[in-house]
Amino acid sequence: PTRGYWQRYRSIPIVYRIGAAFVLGSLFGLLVGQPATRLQPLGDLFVRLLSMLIIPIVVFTLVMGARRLTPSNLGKIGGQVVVLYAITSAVAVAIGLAVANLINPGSGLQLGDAEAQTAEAPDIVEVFLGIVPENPIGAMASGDVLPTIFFAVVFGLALALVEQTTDREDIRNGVEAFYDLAEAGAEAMFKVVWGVMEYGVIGVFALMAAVFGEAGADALVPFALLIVTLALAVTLHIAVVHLGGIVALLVGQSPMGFLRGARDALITALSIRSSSGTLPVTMSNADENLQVEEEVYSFSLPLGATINMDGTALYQGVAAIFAANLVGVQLGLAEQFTVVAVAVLASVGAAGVPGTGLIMLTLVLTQLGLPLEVVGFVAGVDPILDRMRTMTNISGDLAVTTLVAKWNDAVDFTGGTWVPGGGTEG
Ligand code: DAS
Repeated sequence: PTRGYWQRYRSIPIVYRIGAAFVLGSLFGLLVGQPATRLQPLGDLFVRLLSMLIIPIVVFTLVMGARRLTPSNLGKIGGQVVVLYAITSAVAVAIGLAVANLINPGSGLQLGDAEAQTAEAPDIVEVFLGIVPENPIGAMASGDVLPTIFFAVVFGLALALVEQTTDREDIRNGVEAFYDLAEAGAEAMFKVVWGVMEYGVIGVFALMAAVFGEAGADALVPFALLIVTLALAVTLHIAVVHLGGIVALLVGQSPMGFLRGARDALITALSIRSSSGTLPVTMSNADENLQVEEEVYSFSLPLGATINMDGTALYQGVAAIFAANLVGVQLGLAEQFTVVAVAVLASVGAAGVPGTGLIMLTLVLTQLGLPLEVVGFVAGVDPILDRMRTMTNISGDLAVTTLVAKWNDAVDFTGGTWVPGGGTEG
């Protein structure tokens, strides 16, 4: 009988089990309060397990993706990815500004005496130089995704070149063996992803219990309007830009099919609020559910986790209006334009880890001449806001990935729509 229960439990798609853990964990935290924060290590374990998979999956899938890539192909795919990432982020900030202008969160609130945090603006030259690793193993060892992508792509393309140009049979075989090894490695890592997701049910319960045990519901009340504004704006962005514009209009597929395919990644992002940490799940959803070929997603998704942050950029728009309302000033059109520019550029250099959007806000506020204390003021609710941002970031990465895959004939729409194949079935 125990076996029967276990099988029944396992037959529920993982996204629902994690969803239930999310809700129950939150309630548990609210009921129990401070002591619930002791569950934090169980949540951290989930995040660590996912982090463990990032570099191996990125390297394996990139090397195997190179099997079907030529440099000109890669240039084309890369160009499309980067341009779409930039456009969608800029639209996101505009939507954030528009919704916040309508709802006006922050008017009537008093700025507390919170401490300011500051961040240095990322140096654009350093960001670009940082793409090339001084030492590829060092980059992998410290989990730097951009230089790892760079080296793995160069290595993969060089393998392809060797295979085409050599007249030695044994070397050709060696190259094929490399590709096979990478493919087997990637498959193995995706298996581990699903094992980790099984643990995620406990991990997410613990993470949510700890957040709400710490904050409590009362702490959220003054920020209710800010939370609502962000929720509305990200919903609008996902619905109109990702689902309506990209998936339905440009890719010509069903938004529901997309959501079903992407749901594990979306709920993981919501739970752990880190694009990088979610990356193994995002890649597995792209591979197994959305049927994208690895030559596109192996490149676009790790890149997106680092440089494409629709939700984070959108939040800058919302938070700028919030900050302006707090101190009772009006942001003119030119200032709102500044927000768009700063948010899009800053999100390129920022890492997809928890709280990035909060640090980025210091840049935006500095640029607008608004008090940095606002950052300290909203820091308490950032664990809530960050979830919505991160989920939107992941949705954007996956939407753009499917579009570029379609443009490059690298996606398989079996039966006219996506067939969810991953998760518990896998
Ligand atoms: N949590 C972030 C992410 O990983 C970014 C943010 O703080 O908005 O996508």
